[in-house]
Amino acid sequence: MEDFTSKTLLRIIQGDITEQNTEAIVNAANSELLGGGGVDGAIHRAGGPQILEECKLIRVQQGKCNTGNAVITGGGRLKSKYVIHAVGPIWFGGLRGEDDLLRSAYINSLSLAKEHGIHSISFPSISTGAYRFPVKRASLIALRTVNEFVSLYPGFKEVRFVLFSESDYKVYENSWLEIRTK
Ligand code: AR6
Repeated sequence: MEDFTSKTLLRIIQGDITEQNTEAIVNAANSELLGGGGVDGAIHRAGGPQILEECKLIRVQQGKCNTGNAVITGGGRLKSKYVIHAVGPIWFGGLRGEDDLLRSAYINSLSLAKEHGIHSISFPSISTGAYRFPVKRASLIALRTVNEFVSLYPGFKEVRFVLFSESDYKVYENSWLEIRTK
């Protein structure tokens, strides 16, 4: 699905984030920044050891990455020049600030991209895998946050959401239709 939100092309697709050609892709990382399963594992496998080396350097320089925050490395062997490692919240039922933390993960990723002059970026569905955040609720937060960010900052040519499963793709597509008709 393709649409415009302000001047930014919004694309919602089903696919593998490691194969995207946007200038940056976002990783659903954890605070340790040293790899893991899911998107994290796939990005480190496809991008090669350089990404982990840069993550280790960040650990030495600034320590762990708090939940809701993000850091940036190069893309190693990926098509993307950059990987933005965002740490989403673990879902504990919704009363521990999970919504705000997820929103922060998206805002901080977009802010880092803006600081680095990045014009195109792909997001996975942060926190909805191993971290068990409900996907419908996460999709509304993700899409609303991007929508608001690009309405204030016109520098992104494209923001892409890359959903692994068809069911997640449909959830995101429906959420966007709900948001844009409001
Ligand atoms: N491309 C796009 N989406 C993918 C891919 C891929 N290659 N692989 C999985 N997904 P998760 P989280 C989807 O668990 O919930 C890791 O171990 C997946 O189907 O990757 O934020 C980290 O190290 C799901 O919809 O991220 C952390 O410890 C979504 O990406 C922890 O998991 C997110 O699932 C983070 O958990």
